[in-house]
Amino acid sequence: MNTSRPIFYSFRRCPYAMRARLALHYAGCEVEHREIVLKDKPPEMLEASPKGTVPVMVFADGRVIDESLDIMKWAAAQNDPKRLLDDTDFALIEQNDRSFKPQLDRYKYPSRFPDEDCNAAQGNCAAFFALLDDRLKATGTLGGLTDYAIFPFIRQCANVDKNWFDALPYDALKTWLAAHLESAAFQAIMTKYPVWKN
Ligand SMILES: N[C@@H](CCC(=O)N[C@@H](CS)C(=O)NCC(=O)O)C(=O)O
Repeated sequence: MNTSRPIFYSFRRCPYAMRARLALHYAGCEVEHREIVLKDKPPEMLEASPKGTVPVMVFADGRVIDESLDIMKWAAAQNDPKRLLDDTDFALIEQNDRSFKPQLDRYKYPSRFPDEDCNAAQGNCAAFFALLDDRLKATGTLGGLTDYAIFPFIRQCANVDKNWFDALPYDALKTWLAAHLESAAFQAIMTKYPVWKN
């Protein structure tokens, strides 16, 4: 084992872990990948980051980065051949994380919100799609690392009900989503790993 590589705790289907893996892949950063299951988090990960979310990076000197956006920024700071960091729209990413993601959760898992009426969630998700579609019409990209940061969440939302998504009038968004799904980068970061055990 090469101990100079940072340890990277990840869960394959987690959109936050996906955005971090996309950035690490883009930057060509080598990590020691440790696949986890959310229901049985390894004590080594919880010791490094007690909040218990993936992704988590642990460096040989003990430093820890346990926010997906910070891992993306770290990766780009190592190597950013297309200068993506400069063009990243952090306000849009914040809108994704703070506004869209809660609506996605309510749309996908309404039973997790028994005290709420989740009927508006699907429409609220579509409103974010409309905004992205508008942005994508001009250039086909959201700019910089923004595509990597947001695409995994749009993928998840589109997959809840493909018929609904396919019937929406957002062609630029659909083209963008399809391109990312078919990209070599996405294939690479969706490699399956056995669950890590010490
Ligand atoms: N703000 C965190 C959010 C990460 C997050 O919520 N990840 C989910 C998986 S998609 C998680 O680990 N949840 C903990 C759990 O389900 O136990 C980040 O950007 O890294």
